[in-house]
Parts: sequence; C-alpha cells; structure tokens
Amino acid sequence: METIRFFHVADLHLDSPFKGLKHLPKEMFERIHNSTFASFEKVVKEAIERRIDFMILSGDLFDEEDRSIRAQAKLVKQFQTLHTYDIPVYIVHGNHDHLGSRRLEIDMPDNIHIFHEKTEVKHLTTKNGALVDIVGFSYGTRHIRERRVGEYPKGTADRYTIGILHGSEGSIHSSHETYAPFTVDELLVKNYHYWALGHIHQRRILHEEPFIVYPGNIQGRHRKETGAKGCYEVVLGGHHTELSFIPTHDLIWETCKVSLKGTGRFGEVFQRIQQAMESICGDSLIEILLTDEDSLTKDINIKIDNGDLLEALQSDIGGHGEMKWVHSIRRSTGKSGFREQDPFKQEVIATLENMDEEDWNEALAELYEHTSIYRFLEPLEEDEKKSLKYETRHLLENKG
Ligand SMILES: [Mn+2]
Repeated sequence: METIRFFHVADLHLDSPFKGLKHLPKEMFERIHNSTFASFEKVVKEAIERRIDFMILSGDLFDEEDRSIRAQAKLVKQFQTLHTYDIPVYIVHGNHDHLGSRRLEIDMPDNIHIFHEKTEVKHLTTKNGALVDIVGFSYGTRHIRERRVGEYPKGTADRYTIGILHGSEGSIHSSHETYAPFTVDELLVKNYHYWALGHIHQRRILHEEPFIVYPGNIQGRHRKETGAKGCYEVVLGGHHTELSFIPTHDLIWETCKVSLKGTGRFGEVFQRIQQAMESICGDSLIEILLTDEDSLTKDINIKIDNGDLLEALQSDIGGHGEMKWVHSIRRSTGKSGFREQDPFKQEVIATLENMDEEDWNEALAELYEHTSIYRFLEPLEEDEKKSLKYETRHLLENKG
C-alpha cells in the first residue's frame, strides 16, 4: 500500500482559562492565556511544512462546554489555513466539548470532517491514491460511561483503517474521569493500522505495530502537566509505522528540585534556587521543590513560609530574554511551620496547603460531575476554599 502521512493531535483545550494565574502581571497572563492557541498554530505550521495527507483531532478541542466565539473563530482561522493547503481534518468531540453543549456554531470550511455521535466510518483517498478508512464517534453528552469499541467495524486488508477514540484505557490510573473505557486487547482484535486516542493528557504509547497512542495535550495547563507537549507525526507504510513526537507547546511547566543541604544564609538559599533554574530551557512556569531543609535557621524558615522567598524570586525575573516565572515553592517536609509532629498528619496538611485548581477539581469531582447535581453548583470561591482548608486543619489538630 502507498505510504500515508498524518498528524495525531488531541486535547487542545483551546481557551483554557488558567484561572489560578489571574494574579500574574497582565502581559504574562495574556501570554499564558493565549498559549493553547499558540501551540495549535505551531501544529498547523508543522503540518504544512511536512506536507501531511490529513490531520486527526481526538477530542477536547475546547476546554469549556460553552466555548467562546473568540476561541471558535481562532480555530476556524487555522482550519482555513489547512484548507488552503488542501489538508483535511478529522475530528471527534470529547467530554469537554461534546455536541450537546451550549454553543453558537461558526461555519466550518469543507476540509473539516466532524464525527457524529453514532460511530461511523469516513472514507478518504490521499493524493497518492492510498485508501483510508477513519472510524470514530463524538461525545453527544458529557458523560459517556459505556464501552463503545464494540461498535467499531473490523479493518479490511485492502486499505488503511484508523480508529479515533476519546476515552480511558482500563489500566491507567489518572485524575481524568473514566469515559468510554476500553482495553488494548479490545482494540487489537479490530485489525486497525493505528489507534488515535485522546482524553489522557500525558503522552503514552500503549502498543506498537499497530501503534495505540495518547499524544497528550498540546500545552500544559497546570503544574502537574510538566515537560514538552505537542503532537505525533505518523507515517504508515503497509505494516510499518514511523512515529515522531513534535513539541509545539508555547510554555513549559516544570518542577525544579533544589537541595538546601548545608545552606545557612538566606542569600545562599536564593542562589541555589537560581542556579538550579538555569538548567530549565525555554519559557517556563516553575514550581520550586525544596529538599534537605534540615540546616535552615528558624528565620529562613519563616521567610519561606510567609512568601518572602517567593516574592524575591518573582521580582528577580525578567530582562534575560526568557520568561521564567516561579509560581510556587513547595517543601518536601511539608512542615510549613506547623507544630504537628505526626508524619501522617504532616503529609495531609502539606497536601492541603499545596492544592491547586486540578486538585480541587479532583477532590470535588464526585459532586461536581454528578449527572443530577453539577448544574446546580457554583464553582468554589477562593475564600470558601480557604475556610475549608482551615476547618480541615482544625479537625486534624484537635482529633487524637
Ligand atoms: Mn482532555
């Protein structure tokens, strides 16, 4: 069979709000807020340069159910660019941007092929005459709990068959909710040439020949989505696959571990952190993780806990050409100046102190994603979160 070349992209989460970073300097926040778009623009640029035959988007193009017109317009502009270069795009919608969500649709150019909520096969003939069947379905509603892979027809010998599936592989434990679950074996029996998965934001190759792949999201959105992000270029020739990862992120999230062994002065602590940060390349949002803090004086401990150190690090940034922003400092001991000696309680308190947007979502998921409750709930305000933390701490301190 003729060789085919395509991009596998997933979880764009365009227009992610980055709510937790609103307090940042305006220019910086705008850069971050635009990063999901910037990453997709790079995807499109690479697609054109590499002259791919087609592109697959495996769900969660948008972050919110009621996607903004601004986000849609920006996406359509990129689709039009692909249209100019005669590159078709095959799209399924996922749990974040399901078909039933409230929206004002902007008309799509005719190179855009969106899958129906019923599983269907789309046929494509590439410029060099290769026949490709692409199979998939879009989420009609937010919660697709049932197994859907049974609806996928078997692949045929005379053509390429590619499956698109936005869902959860059974053995992966992640913070993502379980949707449209499947196992690798269930996919293998279909005899497809490639499985273009979406939903899990961490890049993973579940199987080779045929390749079963989560490309991860294209731009990290919080401190846990660290490292390079992007998409895969896939070249299929008969039963041989070439897979290359293409980084397209605009900004990178990193955790930078800093040992404070033997440090006695605040200046030394500051310097150690700066040195450690030099190893991070590119524009980044950095979490500092302090370890070996035993030798720290009480005075330095206070300066870490009251935010002085973070403030000093943040005010030093800029003027070096690269953007390196320390968004938080975490302590390995989890002491945070708290009297508690019980290591279990210390751990719980440290976890509590370091909860970010994603952690709250995770903790509240059962309530906030409950089919009949979620629509009645308002998101928690910062002061509500604070009082929840306070109450939890209070409980821990006062119960044996
Ligand atoms: Mn997603």
